[in-house]
Amino acid sequence: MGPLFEVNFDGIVGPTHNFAGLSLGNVASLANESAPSSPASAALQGLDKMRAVANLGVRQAVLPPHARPSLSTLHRLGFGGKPEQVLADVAAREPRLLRLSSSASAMWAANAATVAPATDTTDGRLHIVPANLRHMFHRAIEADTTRDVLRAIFRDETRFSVHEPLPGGTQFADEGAANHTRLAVSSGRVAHLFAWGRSAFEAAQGEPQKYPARQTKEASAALARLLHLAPEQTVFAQQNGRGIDTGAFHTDVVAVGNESFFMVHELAFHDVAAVVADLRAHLGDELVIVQASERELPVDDAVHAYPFNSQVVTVKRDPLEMVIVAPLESRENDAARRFLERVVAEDNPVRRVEYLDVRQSMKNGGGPACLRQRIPLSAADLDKLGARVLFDDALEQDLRAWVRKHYRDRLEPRDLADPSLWRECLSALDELTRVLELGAVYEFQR
Ligand code: SUG
Repeated sequence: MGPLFEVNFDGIVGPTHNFAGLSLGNVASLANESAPSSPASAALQGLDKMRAVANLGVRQAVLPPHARPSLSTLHRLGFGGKPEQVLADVAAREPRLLRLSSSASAMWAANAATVAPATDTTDGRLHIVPANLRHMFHRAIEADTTRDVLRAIFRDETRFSVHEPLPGGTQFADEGAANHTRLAVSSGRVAHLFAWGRSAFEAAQGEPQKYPARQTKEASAALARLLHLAPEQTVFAQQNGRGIDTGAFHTDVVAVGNESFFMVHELAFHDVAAVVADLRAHLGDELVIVQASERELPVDDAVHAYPFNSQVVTVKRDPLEMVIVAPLESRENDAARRFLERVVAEDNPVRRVEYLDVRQSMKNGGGPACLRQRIPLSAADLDKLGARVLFDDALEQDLRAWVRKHYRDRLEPRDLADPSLWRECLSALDELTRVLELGAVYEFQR
C-alpha cells in the first residue's frame, strides 16, 4: 500500500454563503443572524487557507459546494411551479424555509463524513461514512449530495468504500468528523476517539440543559462498526453538557488531535480524566496531552476564539514537528493566545502557530478545522481519485478565477429570494464540475 499521508479536503464556500442564524447552540451563528455576508471574500479566505496549509507541505484537496437554494427541497415541502414562483412563494409565506434551503453549510467539510484509513481497517480499504447531519434541517439536506460527491471522487471500490449515511431519525444523528479524532503513535498503535452528546435509548447523566446535543452515542457506535475498526482501536466519550451549553456544539470546538498530540479543554468531555486515561492506555507514553483548565482558558473564550478549532498539521518527521493553524480570533483573545503560546513553549511536537483570516466562516461558527475533512491516502490512492480535486497551482488559479467570475461581493437575507442568485449558483456549479472533472454529481445536472 505504501505510506499514507493526510490529505486535507476543504469545502469550497458556496455562492449563497450567508448568515441566517440557523444553528441553535452555535453562538456565532445566532449572534450574526441577518448580517450581510460576502460570499466572494468567504470563498477567497477558504482558498487562502488551502494555500497556506499547502505551503506547510500538507497535501490539500477540495470538495465542491452544493446547489442552493435547494429547489428540490422546497418542491418536497409543497412549493410548486417554476423556480421564480417557488422562490417568490416561499419568501412570502415561509421565509425561514427559504433560509434553511439556502445555506452554504456544506463548506464545513469536517461534518461531511467520518473516515478510517486503510491501515486501520479490518478489510484494508479506506472507509468513509457520509454524515446524515440529521439534527439540523439545513445540514441534513447535505447528506445525499455529499455521498454522491464522495462516491465520484473515491470511486475505486477496491481501495475505497463510501457508505450510505446512517439511516433513521434523530436517534442516529451523526455530525461526522467534528466528533471524531484519530490518534496514532510510532509503534503503529492507533485510537479512534468517538464523541457523542446524548444517548437515544438510555438516560445519560450530564447531558446539556440549554442547547441541543447533536450526536448520539448510538450513531457513534454504528460509525465504528461501519468503519471496520476493531474494538481495541476505539474509545467512546461523552461530550460535556456544560461545554455544549456554553457553545461547544461539536467536540472540535474544544479538542483537537494529530498523531501523538492531543489538545483538550477540561470541559470537552463529561469525564475528561477518564478519556485521558483511556487514550493513554491505548497509546502509551508517547501520547502528549495538553489540557486547558477552565481557569486558564474559560470555555466561553474557547467558544468565541476557537483555539481548539485549529488544524494541527505535521510538517516534519525525525524529529516530529507540527504547526497549529488557528483563526485570527485566537490571537485577538488574550486567554486563547496565551494558551497557544504555552503549547508552543512546552515540550511537545508543536513548533509554532500560524494565524489565518477565516472570519466569514467564523461568523457562522466554523473555524479552520471545520472547513476541512482529513483523509489519509497513499501515493497510489491519489492516482485513483475520480476527479481533479488535488489542490495545486493550476487548480488554485482556476478556482480563484471561477470565484471572481461567479460570486457576489455582498449578500443580504432578502437576496436569497432573487431568482438570479439561484441561476448564478447553478451556472457556477455546472462550470465547477467541469473544472473538477467531477461528472454530473448534482440533481440539476441529471
Ligand atoms: O453546523 N454553522 C455550522 C458550523 C459547523 C462547524 N463545524 C464544525 N465545528 N466542525 C453548524 O452549526 C450556521 C449557518 C447559519 O446560521 O447561517 C451553521 O450551519
